Amino acid sequence: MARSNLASSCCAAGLSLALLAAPAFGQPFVVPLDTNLSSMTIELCIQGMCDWDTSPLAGTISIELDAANAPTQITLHDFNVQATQDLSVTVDLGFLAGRVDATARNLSTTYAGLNPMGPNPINANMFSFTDVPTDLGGTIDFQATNIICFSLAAIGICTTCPCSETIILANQGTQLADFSGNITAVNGLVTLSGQIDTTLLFDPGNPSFGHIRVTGMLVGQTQITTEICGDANCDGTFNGGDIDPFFLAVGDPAAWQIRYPGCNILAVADINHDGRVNGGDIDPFFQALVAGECLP
Ligand SMILES: [Ca+2]
Ligand SMILES: [Ca+2]
Repeated sequence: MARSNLASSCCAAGLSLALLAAPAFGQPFVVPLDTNLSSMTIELCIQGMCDWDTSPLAGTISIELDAANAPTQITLHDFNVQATQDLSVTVDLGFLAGRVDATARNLSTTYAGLNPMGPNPINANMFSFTDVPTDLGGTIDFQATNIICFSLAAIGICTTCPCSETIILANQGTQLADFSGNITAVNGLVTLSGQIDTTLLFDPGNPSFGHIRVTGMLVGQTQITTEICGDANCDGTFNGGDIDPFFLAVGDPAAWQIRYPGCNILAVADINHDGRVNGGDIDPFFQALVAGECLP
């Protein structure tokens, strides 16, 4: 679990990458999250006693895969998710020790890296990123009483007792989160289920005193196109294996289409982008093969 310090708020605000809405294989693409299946959970623990609340979650995540079928690598580009409801938690340690009541509003988690992370391996459909720079957003209003309040005052979180404070999560600075889960891609149909986990410690010198943990469960699916210019056998990669299929596309488009059903001949074999697949594409094809990609 990545841990950060709640008491010391620093100013290391990162820039979130703009979402790249390019639904094509070989580029970052956006997975819209299913609000019915995705959730945001806040957990408050004080001296070993915990309470949690959960809300539906909305947002997107932007990733990149190395293949449209059975990918082996994932790159994380961006995420931006929000709880759709307020979340309330209470930890009651009894009359003398006191209690904490907290309500989180507009709780959000966004990627704060300046660059993409990865590529990281996908093994048996599972992936994992650690120390993901993450900005939390929203506020936590909380009240604390009795001994808990004095303990929080001692570390600078409460100013009076009983206390009523608002934690502005954006002021906590960039946190390091863990992000892991499952991903599959079958013919460009990408299904992702992952968890982003951020923990703020009340007192880093005494982690067992308590924490606030924000967990986003991200579930979404999207269809990306698998057609790459030059990828004449439509396997998601443009390489020497495409030479024979390319000549089949030029010489016998009907036979090519039967061999590669569902693949758009213009998308993969019209190398000079003139709207036709013919001999005029042959030289550009080999130039593109050397270059590794088609010219615009
Ligand atoms: Ca290919
Ligand atoms: Ca052409």
